[in-house]
Amino acid sequence: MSVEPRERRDLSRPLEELHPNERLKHESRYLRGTIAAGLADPLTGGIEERDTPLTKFFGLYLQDDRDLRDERRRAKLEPRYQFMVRLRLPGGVCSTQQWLALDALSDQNADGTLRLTSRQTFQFHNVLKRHLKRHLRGIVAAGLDTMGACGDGNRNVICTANPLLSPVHAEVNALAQRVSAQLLARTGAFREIFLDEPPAEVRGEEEPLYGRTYLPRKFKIALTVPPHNDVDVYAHDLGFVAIVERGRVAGYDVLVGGGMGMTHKIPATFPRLGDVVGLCTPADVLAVAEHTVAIQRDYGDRKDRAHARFKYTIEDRGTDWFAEELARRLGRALEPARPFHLESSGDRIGWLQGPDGRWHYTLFVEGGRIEDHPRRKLKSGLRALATEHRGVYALTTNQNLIIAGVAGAERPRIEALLREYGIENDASTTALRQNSIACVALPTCGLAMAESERYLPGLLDRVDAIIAAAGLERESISIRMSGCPNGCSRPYLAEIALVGKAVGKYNLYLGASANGDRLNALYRENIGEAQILESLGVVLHRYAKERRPGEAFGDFAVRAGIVRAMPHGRDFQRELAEAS
Ligand code: SRM
Ligand code: SF4
Repeated sequence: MSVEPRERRDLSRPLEELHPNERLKHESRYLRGTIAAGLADPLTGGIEERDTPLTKFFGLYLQDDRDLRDERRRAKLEPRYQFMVRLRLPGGVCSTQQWLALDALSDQNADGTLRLTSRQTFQFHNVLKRHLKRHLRGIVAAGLDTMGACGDGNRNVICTANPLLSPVHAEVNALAQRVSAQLLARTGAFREIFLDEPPAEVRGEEEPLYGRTYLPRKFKIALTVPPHNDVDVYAHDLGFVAIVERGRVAGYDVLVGGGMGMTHKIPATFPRLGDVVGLCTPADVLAVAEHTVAIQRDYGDRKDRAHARFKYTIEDRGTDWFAEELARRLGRALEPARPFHLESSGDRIGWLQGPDGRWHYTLFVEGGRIEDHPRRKLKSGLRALATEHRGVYALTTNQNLIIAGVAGAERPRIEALLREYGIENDASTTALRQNSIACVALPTCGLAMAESERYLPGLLDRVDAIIAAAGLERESISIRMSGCPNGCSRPYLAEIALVGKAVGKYNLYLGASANGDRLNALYRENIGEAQILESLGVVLHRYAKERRPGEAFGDFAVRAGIVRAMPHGRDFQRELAEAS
């Protein structure tokens, strides 16, 4: 495939008129910067500030333990610097050997836990600078990598979980992996800095797709197999919905311009659902992905990072403009989109049998955190299982894990191990809790305004009491918490969402659809736990009494007038700004 040469619109303006990160990338020699010198500096646990946007391209985030900030400041110590390391794992599948390798690395170099993310991959937290190289080498030795997991490029490409479920799932998963490979940065910086490889001779442009300034901002792609919308396909810069006819993928509907992040009370920022712009053939998916990335490379806003996501390019220029630009680069227009039907964005917890007779067990992992608790030895149990299980582990975008491809004869042994380690799904867990997502937030996330992963389980204990009193234990209502409005748990697509405003304070949103095709709307602003429980008590009891047969909670909240249907995130942000 030949992608149109860079139009270099970003460089048609003087660098000093652009966001400082553009100069930084431009002058970084394809992301090398001074990272190597920073890693070698024994006097600090950190690296130079100017290098931190560069290491993100390699899945590495310099963080500090926020629980220790004040104490260390008082003791006149530098922050407790540590790295978060995120893997690229397109389609979310790892072999059991790879799981064992990551499990061991988390003990050797990180905080002893593995974190399953809302984009179907792993994060390690608390990796000290002195352990960083050996940690990354361990990841590479396991046949995995961290390229593009963060930074201004294409991120982990996600797709409907579990390629072993059916031939269609396998095909879509394989495509997700090819899209990811196609859009990888080509710089040799990672291999030189972290693997100590000598610089390779480069002929021509080192980054044929991205050029020296990469993308204006992160770019996210998802593929989904209806009727499941576990990936939240409307939340992505670029989405592909498989159109399955007579058991095979006939094509993909293409969605552009979705995204979640916003800033409280800044109406120019808003969550946005992707727009369906047409249908492409399976053979065209790679080209559509690459050209779309190139369009954003050329037209995305490089002055204002708060306006630099592709959703704003689409919002400002329109989908007709995009369709024409894509057709020009692709050499043909997309075909008219075909209808599709999405049912749910949650995971199917528990055992499921595929058409080939194999079994798949979706294990609910609260907050995506793999660690041992006194009675629930999740990390040890999954380690033991990995030594015996002959299939794979498949990560879901709801932070859960599928023990995938279990032969009928193997199932009793898997069940025995799940019981032995106390990690089988608990029948008493409410469907609401099983349909929850919490972002990481404190203490590692530098942007968190409030708790999320550490707080949601306890809050849900109290919400579960309301759920039980209302008789809603088996209603799979989605609830998501984010520690700030950036929306890493995709909260604006949850039937109930809590978005952090300050320590102990959240905005409560209600009314998204259960299948992820409608945003929610603000219901209560800046409230603490008592008001959260009071508000949820009222609306959940009303739902239990007044709902129509089969009506989902989010739909009820809109029909009953508890919140207004919010067709566009821009509108709810504007309304809020006008109201305040
Ligand atoms: Fe996210 C930034 C964690 C999925 C929107 N996200 C961050 C950082 C790196 C904080 C930072 O920039 O300093 C967080 C690291 C916390 C930590 O300590 O680990 C972080 N994001 C996460 C994860 C781990 C949440 C989780 O608990 O699972 C998810 C990792 C995904 C992955 O594996 O790649 C994660 N982040 C998302 C999603 C959901 C998705 O992609 O499907 C979103 C909303 C979708 C979107 O991008 O629009 C999301 N994260 C953001 C944003 C807001 C972007 C924006 O357009 O405004 C930021 C902040 C930023 O980019 O400036 C952010
Ligand atoms: Fe951090 Fe905010 Fe993302 Fe939560 S939503 S992980 S607090 S950036």
